[in-house]
Amino acid sequence: MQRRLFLGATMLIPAAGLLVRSRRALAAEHEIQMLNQGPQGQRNWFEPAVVTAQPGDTIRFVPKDKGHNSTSLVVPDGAKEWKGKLSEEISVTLDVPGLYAYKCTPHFGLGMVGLIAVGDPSINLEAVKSARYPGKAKQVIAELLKQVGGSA
Ligand SMILES: [Cu+2]
Repeated sequence: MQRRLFLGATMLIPAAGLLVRSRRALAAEHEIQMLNQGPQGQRNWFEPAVVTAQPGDTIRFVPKDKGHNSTSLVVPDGAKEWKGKLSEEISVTLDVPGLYAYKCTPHFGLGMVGLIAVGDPSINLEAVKSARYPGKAKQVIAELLKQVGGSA
């Protein structure tokens, strides 16, 4: 009886380890560049401005041009906020499904905003839509929302 239990446990441990490893192997990293000019000539831009990711994926914000940052604006309930310094490269791992809106602090009113859809973006789509977007950010976020299937 004791021996059978022991055998059962030793078989379970490697199986659990395999599960953890395969989950980690599937997690992807997405790079978002912080730019003075976007590919369509946009001034002050995150590229790509819309990223589709899976829970557990990591987003790396890369300051290709100086003077920009990435700060979360709206995150799903229970998700961590982030706040990068100017010209700082930061990485965030997004474990909670939903839609993440973020901005560049000095260029928010000039339209430097971005969206990351993690799993199902509809979870908190309304919260992202109803946030306050100054100046040009209002028009940019409306365009980005269309790309994640939520017209503004
Ligand atoms: Cu900026």
